[in-house]
Amino acid sequence: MKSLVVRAWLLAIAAFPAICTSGTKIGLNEKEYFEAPGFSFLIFHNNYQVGHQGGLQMLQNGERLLDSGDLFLVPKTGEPAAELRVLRRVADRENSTATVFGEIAGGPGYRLICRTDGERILITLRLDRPVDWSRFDAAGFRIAVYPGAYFLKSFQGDASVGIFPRQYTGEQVLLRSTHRLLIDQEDPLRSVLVTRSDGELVLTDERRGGPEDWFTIVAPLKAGSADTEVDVAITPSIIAAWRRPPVIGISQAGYHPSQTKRAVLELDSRSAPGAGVTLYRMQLNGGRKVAKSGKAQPWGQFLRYRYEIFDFTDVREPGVYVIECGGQTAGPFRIDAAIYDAVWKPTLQYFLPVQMCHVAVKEGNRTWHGACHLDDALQAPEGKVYIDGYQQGKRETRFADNEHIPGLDWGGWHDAGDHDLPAGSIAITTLALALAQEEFHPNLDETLVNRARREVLLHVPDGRQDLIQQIEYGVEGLLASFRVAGHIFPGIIESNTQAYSHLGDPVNITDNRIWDGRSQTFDDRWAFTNRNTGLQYDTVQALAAASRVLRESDAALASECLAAARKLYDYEQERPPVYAPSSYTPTDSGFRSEEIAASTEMFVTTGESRYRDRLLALLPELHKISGEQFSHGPGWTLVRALPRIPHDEFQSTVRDLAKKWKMQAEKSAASNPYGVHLPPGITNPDYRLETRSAVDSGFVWGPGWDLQEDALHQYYFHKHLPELFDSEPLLATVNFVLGCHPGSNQSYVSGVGANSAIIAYGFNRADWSHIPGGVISGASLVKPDYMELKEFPFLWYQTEYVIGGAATYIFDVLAAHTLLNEK
Ligand SMILES: [Ca+2]
Ligand SMILES: [Ca+2]
Ligand SMILES: [Ca+2]
Repeated sequence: MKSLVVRAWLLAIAAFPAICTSGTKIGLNEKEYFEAPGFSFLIFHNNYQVGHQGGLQMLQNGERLLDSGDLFLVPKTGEPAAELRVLRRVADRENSTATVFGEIAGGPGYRLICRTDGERILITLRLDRPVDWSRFDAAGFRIAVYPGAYFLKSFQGDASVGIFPRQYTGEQVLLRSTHRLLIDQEDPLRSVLVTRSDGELVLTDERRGGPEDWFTIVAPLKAGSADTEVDVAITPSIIAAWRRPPVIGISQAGYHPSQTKRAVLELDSRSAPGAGVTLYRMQLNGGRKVAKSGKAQPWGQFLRYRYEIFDFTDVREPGVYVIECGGQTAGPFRIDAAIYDAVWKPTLQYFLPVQMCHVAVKEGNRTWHGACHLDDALQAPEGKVYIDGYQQGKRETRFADNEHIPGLDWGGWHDAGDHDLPAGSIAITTLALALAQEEFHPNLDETLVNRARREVLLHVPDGRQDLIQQIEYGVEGLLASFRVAGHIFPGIIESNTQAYSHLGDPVNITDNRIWDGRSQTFDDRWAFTNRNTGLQYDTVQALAAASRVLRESDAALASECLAAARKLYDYEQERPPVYAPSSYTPTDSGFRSEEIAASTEMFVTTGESRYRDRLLALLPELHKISGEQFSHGPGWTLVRALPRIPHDEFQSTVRDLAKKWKMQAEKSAASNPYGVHLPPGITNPDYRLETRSAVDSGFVWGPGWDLQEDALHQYYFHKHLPELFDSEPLLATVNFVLGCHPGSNQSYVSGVGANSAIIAYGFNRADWSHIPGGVISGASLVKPDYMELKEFPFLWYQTEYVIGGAATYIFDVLAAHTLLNEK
């Protein structure tokens, strides 16, 4: 959020020295991190360094600037990489010392001893034994510098100075200094001084291999020496007067006149209660009128900030509004009964077509990507344990290792910022799209799909409903493996890691010619082909739902969907369940969750008693589950069968579980100021207690997609059990996704809302760009208490798009539109 206050305030303190001291002493707090006003230094509260989120981390004046501070070891050519294991953290608050104990796997131990003198963080890296220089070229202490904050900012050392380059220049070493390294002196909020008395400091640019890497500050051990210790001091820029500007959490799209409207203010914990808020309605004559003004109501503390609510539900007049608080402005946004008319369309007009594999996608003069992966795919070799979660066990198809499997070159979407085709994701996406079609019948024809030319043209109507065409493309992706092998393959992915990490047009990933003697290049993708019972049932559910909505547009495809669903269902009924591990495939829920959902969906689709009988036989499985398992699992499917199965035990089982879930749901909604069902990883205080006493390598993604899926479930709970469930959690989730969430007020939907994620982790991320309508997972938790959404296109746990998140977003927005306009 751009801040008027910060800019004005920066002018006021421009004359300050970068480093202030009075009333700003650093101490070690009860959460076992170092803290001073506006400053936090985390000690392995996170350990996801592959994503630059863990190790020693420094937050300064509202921003995470340094990360992944740890021992580093550069192996000699041919030597294996050293695996570091962090074992525990010991905090000694009396002496303001936190020590992390780690080990080099199969080798000696090491310690990172972090202390403070009140003004600096003093880090000692101590190895139990000298480095084995026969194995390593370099070793020492290293900490990464967040590039997004420092592009074109200064750095200064003893002998030289420079400017952080925007792009990689060919020079990996930016600076060598013997004692001092001062970065970004010109910006007091981001200025940091690093010092070392006993050796060299090196500033490097690690982006030689691609733009996603960071700058680093390195304090190397002298190569070949018997040294075992490195001491580094970090002097942050602590400014007692600094206050984090308020975040005005609103839906960037706006509000329906009749809905609850709450601006959720995220405030510095030291700010005075009762923030003044003014809501303005813009006037055609050029002025603006106060629509509502007053003090916000305290909500309380959540994670690191204090929250207040400004409720303007009573403002109903249609128009364009802006809202102001503490020098911040949010908007413009609309209040209008048609507010949700258009906000789902970019996702169907752009994002889903752009994710389509095996076709060229064009928009006017622009080619989004060429017709890619036309050589799909080879049978993955038996026993292959692979990247991105894919695994091939025993071969279950008639195809030999690396033999081409025909028919896999049509259908399916690239799941995310990578290009694999995971059936699990394709199934849930197809299901959510089919349900959206069935419930809401949106009307949109802006896209042409031409199979013969393998061409998709945006903004060119072809007389066919776009949502139907996307459902068909999902169905084709699922049916492809069924047609050739009789079961569903978990997925297809690039057969080497360089191809997997490709940035740019995916048409260039393979040569698009089958590796069968005609093409000599082994670059075709692998299909991972083991049967997984949960995936089979998930696909049954998706195909059954699709068969209902495709009947009008393509009766033959609809019949094939239903026939395939029946066969897959029977196949699983006749065999013991198998949960072969692979990417995006279910693990055993312990209560036949997918089988229950599939039986219900087949009954809802066909009305045949055999599916109902199987469902009733499975009822005892439901007696042992929690309300959360019910809601996250088959509950929303089961409630749709309530009107059609007047069976006492079925009715009481489902209704009792729904009541259990309602109690948990209410607690969950009350656990945070946004009224949404945030996952326990973020809200559960026990979880946070746990991280206080142990080094935690668990990792939390932004929760947006989980919430969207939950909102789809809540729609059906509300629809079928309105006496228990209202529509507020669904509407709150739509607002959350559109900007009313912690960390920032950016809409998670690219191109939707005045402030949205227009730099994101799509396949065009290297261009710092976005795909309109793509939906990111959003602000993620930097444990223990900091929600963050960085404007950096390479943090997949915050800004990646997935197809499932696109489908549930379309569903949720159409649901909100329908519910609010029914009232
Ligand atoms: Ca993937
Ligand atoms: Ca169309
Ligand atoms: Ca090829």
